[in-house]
Amino acid sequence: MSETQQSQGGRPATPRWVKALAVAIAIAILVMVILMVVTGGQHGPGMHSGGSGSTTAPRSPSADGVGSPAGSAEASRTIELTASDSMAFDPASLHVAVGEVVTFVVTNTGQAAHEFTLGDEAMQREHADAMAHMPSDMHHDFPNSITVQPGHTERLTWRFGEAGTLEYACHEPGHYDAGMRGQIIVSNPALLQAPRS
Ligand SMILES: [Cu+2]
Repeated sequence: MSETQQSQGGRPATPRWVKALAVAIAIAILVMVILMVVTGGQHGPGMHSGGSGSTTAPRSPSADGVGSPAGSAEASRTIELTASDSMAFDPASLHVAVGEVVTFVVTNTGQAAHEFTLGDEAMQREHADAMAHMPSDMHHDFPNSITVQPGHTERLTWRFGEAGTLEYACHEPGHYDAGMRGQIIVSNPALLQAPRS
């Protein structure tokens, strides 16, 4: 109440408690700055050493393991497949060797467009997401995928990476969910021969 009376009187005298508060805040800020400077030197390196790296980049090692696109001249083998409107690839499963370069020759025997997308589960999901957010008339260009129009034959050459199980799949709307996918077993030929002897 006294403050309002003073300010109406023309010369607003700063109340004493305001000055005291200002001084207290200034001291508090000063103390905080000093504390930050003193403790910052101790916290900084400790926080950096454990943190970044392992958790944030699961993508690149996985991509190396799956392999990469290659030139058709590098291929040591050709595998022919058909894609049909019964939402199936023939054959529905394949075996390749670690590091092998294979050209896939995919013929669409149906009336609808189909695609052949190669990759692990994560890459298939990624591709499905990309397809879902793309206008249907826009033709995509992914290094691990080919679209095959009805009656056409397209080629995709891939250099396989580490041993594991990959998929080839069609992400035309609804096709993947209808079961249009196959399995690629990537294995080490040396390990395959071992049990025979
Ligand atoms: Cu399809």
